Amino acid sequence: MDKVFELIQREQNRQNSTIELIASENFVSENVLKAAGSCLTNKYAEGYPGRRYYGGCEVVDELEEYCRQKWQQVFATDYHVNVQPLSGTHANMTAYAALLRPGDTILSLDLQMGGHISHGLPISMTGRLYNIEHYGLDGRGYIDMGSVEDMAKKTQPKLIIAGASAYSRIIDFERFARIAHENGALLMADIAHIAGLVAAGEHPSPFGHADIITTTTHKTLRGIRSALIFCKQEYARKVDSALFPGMAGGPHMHTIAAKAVTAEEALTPEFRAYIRRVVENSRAMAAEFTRMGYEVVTGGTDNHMFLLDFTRTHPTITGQMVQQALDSRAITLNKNSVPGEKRSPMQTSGVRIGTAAMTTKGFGKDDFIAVAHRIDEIIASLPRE
Ligand code: DSN
Repeated sequence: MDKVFELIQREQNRQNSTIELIASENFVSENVLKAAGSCLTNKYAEGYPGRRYYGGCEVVDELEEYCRQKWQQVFATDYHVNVQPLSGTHANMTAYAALLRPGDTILSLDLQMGGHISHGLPISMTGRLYNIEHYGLDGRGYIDMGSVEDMAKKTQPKLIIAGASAYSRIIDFERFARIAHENGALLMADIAHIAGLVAAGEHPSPFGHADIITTTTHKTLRGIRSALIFCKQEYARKVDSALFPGMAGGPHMHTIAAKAVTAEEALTPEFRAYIRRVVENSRAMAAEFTRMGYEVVTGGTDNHMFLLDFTRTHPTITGQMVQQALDSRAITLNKNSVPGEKRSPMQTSGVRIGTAAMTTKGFGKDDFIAVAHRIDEIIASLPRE
């Protein structure tokens, strides 16, 4: 036991002493931690409120129902919500299982262009179970809606996914939905990265457009590491049964408690102000990199993240070199493929930078601009091939 708690302390020290720029990370509140570390981990509750396979579920029934209602409030929606998914990939696989049959076609953004593993990477189960087609980016790095339309016509997918892990611009959910529905497909919005922005009104909402919406709760939503699935009411039964018993046994009630706390926090004016600062900080930092001569993919950002592309400005430098050099100077980010990437995913020609975590720690625009300069100094000190 000592060993485990020593490691936890070391990780806490690491988190306290580094500048965290990984776009998918954040720091949760004490209340989120308290709920996640509560006695609810002891409880089995297979099924749904009022329809469980175990006794003693009266408290967790009330909790799960409360959690569901709070998330509907966060997104001001009457969509059905399932709060039992364990992670983003679990939520996505459940969504596919609810709406598709193996072999059906999914149209999504390629991982190398900013998509996600669970959007059909060939080595993921999602790529093995379904026929995956991709739309692309235009020359500036924006999602090419013309290519979405052409590929939808050409491949007649059952499902189109609008969503990304490394994309810094507004996603036009309304147009995605029009293209999907005109071509007989359903639209899934995966808002894992931008959910906090959607909740705070800083990004157009997919509610009312997408048929099914998945999100994680730990990125810009700043909550427990977990996920949610929303869907139009007509798909509620399919989604619920795809999750349990289709893809899971007992829900993690301690995590559901922490998700309810996350929702309560996301409903506060403080959270909306926080998200506004996240976006302002991201814009300011991206602009500073541009000013220093770096290439920011798409030339800027509308959300909490942006990509630096070294291909033209620093051709001998890889994302891996930058990640490692920064790591040893207590700045944490991740290497990332860039549009038109020529290097392997282990090397890459770019890095992804996010502002959600350090904004939680109180960083403002000037702090992020200072960090941009520090990163530039470190990159300048890297050996050239
Ligand atoms: N969601 C991914 C990320 O953006 O870091 C991890 O799967």
